[in-house]
Amino acid sequence: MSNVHERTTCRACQSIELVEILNLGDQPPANAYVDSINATEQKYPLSLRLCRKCGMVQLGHVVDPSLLFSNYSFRTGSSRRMVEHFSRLMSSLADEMQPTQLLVEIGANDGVALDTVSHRVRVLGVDPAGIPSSVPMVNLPFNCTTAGKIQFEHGKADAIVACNVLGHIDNLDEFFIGIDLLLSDKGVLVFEVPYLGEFIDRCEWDQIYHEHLSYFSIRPILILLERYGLRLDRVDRHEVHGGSIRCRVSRGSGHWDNLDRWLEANEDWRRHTLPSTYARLERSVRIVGGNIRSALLQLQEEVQPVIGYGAPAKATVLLNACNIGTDLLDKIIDCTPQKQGRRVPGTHQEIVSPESVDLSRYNFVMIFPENHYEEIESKIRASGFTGSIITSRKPFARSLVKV
Ligand code: DWN
Repeated sequence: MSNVHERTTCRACQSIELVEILNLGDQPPANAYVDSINATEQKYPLSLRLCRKCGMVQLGHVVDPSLLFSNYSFRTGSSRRMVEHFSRLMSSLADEMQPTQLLVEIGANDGVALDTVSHRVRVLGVDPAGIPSSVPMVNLPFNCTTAGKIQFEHGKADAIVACNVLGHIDNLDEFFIGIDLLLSDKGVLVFEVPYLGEFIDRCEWDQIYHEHLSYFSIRPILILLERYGLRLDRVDRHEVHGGSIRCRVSRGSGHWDNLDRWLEANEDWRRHTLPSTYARLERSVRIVGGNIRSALLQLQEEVQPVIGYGAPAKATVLLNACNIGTDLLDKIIDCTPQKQGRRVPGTHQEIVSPESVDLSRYNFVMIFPENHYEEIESKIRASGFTGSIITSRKPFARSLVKV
């Protein structure tokens, strides 16, 4: 199989009415960290497209998932706040379940969230990344075959969780057929995805990378659920990963009685389906890129050393799209052991552990994952750092002088 292929039909409604709304050029996979500053890497197109029929926003090219998710560096456990967020979800589901019932998490990553309820219900994680975990894991991609294997070995699932997973799956039909196979008759599926409404409002173009094939709003979700006899029982918005929606689903037809009111208050479908809506994204790439370059150049001229903090997938996209190389920023701190000692794909900033850096040598710290700003800022201040903390989105947020 070639490493990448172009998709010409909508992943939700199968329409061919796809129009390009943003092109970030050819980039390396966002989590494909390298070991040498001179590494040469495979790059693939990042073309974002809009389905004019249902409003689903999606990538035009699909990179072989075995390339993206083998030797996968991201760990859910890298953020205490995210572990707490997903643990609350698991606990609320366990409250509804009997001890003998089965809770399956698709995309379980390191299993940290499942582990918090493993003493209360039967748990099983599914994730092709093969990350070591303290909970039982099926290290395979979720599809009909995997669903059948799980059902044969463990029985039907009474609750299935899939957080930040649906956006990573090319064949959503295969996913939902697998859900239909595995979910018990009265079972519940809860999935959480970054929300297109926030993506548009906050110009979150750094969330565009090869792992993120789809960018969801409710209407395309309803099309998929209806095709598989599933009912949207409720939608909640959550302030994680740049603004997400959590959907609770069960077998049946129709949807939550208040959904029309929710859509009226939260989802301007006409706006989502207008290509002109997305023109802001292109402007934002230019503005954010210009701001970061200017700020880093000014810091260099003023001989004010700066170091990055947090090397998320988003940072890879941003640094590559804005052409920020090691000449402007050479190091980024990250708490993930699997990323330390390696370099950012494409731009090759060295990733170092927090313990290896004396922050007092720096006047500025630039935080990349704004979604973790508070958690990271508190660690930086706890280290005794008295300089300025800025973010990649607001590089001029503080005066460019040591406080
Ligand atoms: O969809 C996805 C989301 C759920 O996670 C995956 N495709 C990939 C990943 O996206 P990301 O890399 O943008 O996720 P984060 O959670 O924004 O990444 C944060 C990065 O910052 C991690 O590399 C860990 C690091 N970090 C740190 O060094 N110190 C994070 C915190 C909270 C810290 O205190």
